[in-house]
Amino acid sequence: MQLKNIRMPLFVIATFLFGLKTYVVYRFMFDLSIENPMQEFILFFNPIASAYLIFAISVWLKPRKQMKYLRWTILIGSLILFVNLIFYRNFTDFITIPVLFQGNNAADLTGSFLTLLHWEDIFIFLDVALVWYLSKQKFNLSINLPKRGKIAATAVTFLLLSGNVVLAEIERPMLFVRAFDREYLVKNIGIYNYHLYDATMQTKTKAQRVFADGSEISEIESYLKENSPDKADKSAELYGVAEDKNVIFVSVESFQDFLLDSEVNGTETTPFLNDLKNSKDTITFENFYHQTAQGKTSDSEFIVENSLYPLGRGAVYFTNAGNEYHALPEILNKEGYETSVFHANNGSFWNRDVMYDNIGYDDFYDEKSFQITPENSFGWGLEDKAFFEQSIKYLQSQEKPFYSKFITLTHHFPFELPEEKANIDKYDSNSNTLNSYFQTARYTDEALERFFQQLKDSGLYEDSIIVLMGDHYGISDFHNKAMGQFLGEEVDPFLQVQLQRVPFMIHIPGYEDGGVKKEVVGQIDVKPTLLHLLGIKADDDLTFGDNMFSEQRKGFIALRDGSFISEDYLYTHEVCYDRSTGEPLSEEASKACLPIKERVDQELNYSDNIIYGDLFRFYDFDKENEK
Ligand code: GP9
Ligand code: MN
Repeated sequence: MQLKNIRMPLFVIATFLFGLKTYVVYRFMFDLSIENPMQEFILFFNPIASAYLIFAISVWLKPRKQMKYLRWTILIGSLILFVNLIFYRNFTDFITIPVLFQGNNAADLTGSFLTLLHWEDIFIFLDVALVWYLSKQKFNLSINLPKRGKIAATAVTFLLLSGNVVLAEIERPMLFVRAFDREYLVKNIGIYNYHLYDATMQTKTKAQRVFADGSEISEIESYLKENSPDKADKSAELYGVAEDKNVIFVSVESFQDFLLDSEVNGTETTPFLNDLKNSKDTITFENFYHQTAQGKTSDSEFIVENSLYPLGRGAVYFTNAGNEYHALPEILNKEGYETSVFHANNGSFWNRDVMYDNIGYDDFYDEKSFQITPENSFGWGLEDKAFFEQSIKYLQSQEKPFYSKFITLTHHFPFELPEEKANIDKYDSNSNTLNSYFQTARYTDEALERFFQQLKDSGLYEDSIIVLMGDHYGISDFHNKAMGQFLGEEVDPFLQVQLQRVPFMIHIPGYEDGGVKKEVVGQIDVKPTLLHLLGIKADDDLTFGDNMFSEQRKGFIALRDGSFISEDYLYTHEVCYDRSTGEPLSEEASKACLPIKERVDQELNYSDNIIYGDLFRFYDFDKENEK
């Protein structure tokens, strides 16, 4: 057949090629879970509907313009798909508008970019090449319809779209209202319509601050007073144990709990942290969950400083850095602490310089404070060992008592380490990421060991408490196959949530009464817990977290996607599991999850409203003191 015999209009060809291509990419290049034939059908249907929506508009254009329009829209559409795929390989998530504007972070990610590129990505551009070729030929593939024909072609768009929305609503009731999970959205309405939805959300949340008034904050205040009553509690264990001591808080990059006590080829991954966990001076919470979302490290910082939830879209550090907060450094400043952050990266990464200033840190030692040479840096920058070593002099210059936060960097995706610096073998699986993960974890473990020694040598150790926390996962569910191989069991949704546990240790020199605690706790609890240990009563504080040592905690940890963990249950992807067995519960028994789920959604919603509405500007945190 000769190409010039083709008489099918180019917009129809483009619709099929682009629609089918998008389906194949969803199905085989992303890792979307397909649970039933209906989902499979929707996944196939929505790209065709979206493609038709984009390309059918061309019937209203003059023939030459039609060709130009089709060429460019298919290219742009394919680029959107491609960029999302790259982003997905790193974060198992889809791009949102706020994430796009975190420009300098994207630039810093270029180091990881090549690792995320696969040769089969060329497939995404094959239809683009063909449509460009066809659109430039002499034979004419444009279509010239009478007005009624144009209207009919457009009507089909609405038919397809409403068909898609109806199917999506049947499959996922209230999909648009409860859009915590972007994967559901993409599966049901497709990536292009998802971006339209995201743009609408962006406009809505921007408007929320303008229309906010003080009325909502009192509702939230009563909810919190009733549901989260246990702040610093004099009668609870360890109240004021760290009074007047320095606090050294270490946020350990990408450190997941499964690393502790793990081995590769018979070698311990984290010998130092294992010993630290067993030390009598350390209290370890082994069921401590990270609660971060798209803002990664910055989300974990935000949760710890404010005991608020991060946002579902974007990083609060970017989207709402100018809000009023009542953050930990501000509270500690008032109590006479000097507060500082140490992190050897560009100070504006995650907009930290702006946010830190707003929430009251006195000093920020960013990369400019460190001697960074080719010998002491690789991957993301200054290696952790040099980072700690060079920090000691600044730490000694702090006025006591001080609160200092350290953020490590070496153990960051893609977990690269020069071979001569590795003291443990790589793991052997189909995931390079997981294989390397153990080497950088071991490196950071050694860096922490040295740091403890340096603190002792400099005389700072005795008068300080040292808190270690993993900031978020390092191994996304994209690597579940390799993870399953390592753990010796398949990673199902239950285990996937369990893997969100990160180390949390409070080391109190001379305490002698430490041990491993089993309570379900999370990053949201860190602020009230630290205040408790320091013996600071912040009565009017509005926090969603609880003091980990109190008897009357609210008893669940909510993750940002609406999953939760309570003492008895674990809930994720609309399934309620028995937490002790990991088995899904019967329909009847699952009802026990419902009241908790309601509170989880309520809290996430309240927290969002506080942030989007900048509601703390209407609240007086010093009420109690003024009485
Ligand atoms: C960057 C470091 C890593 O400064 O905190 O950020 P992450 O990618 O983990 O959010
Ligand atoms: Mn991080």
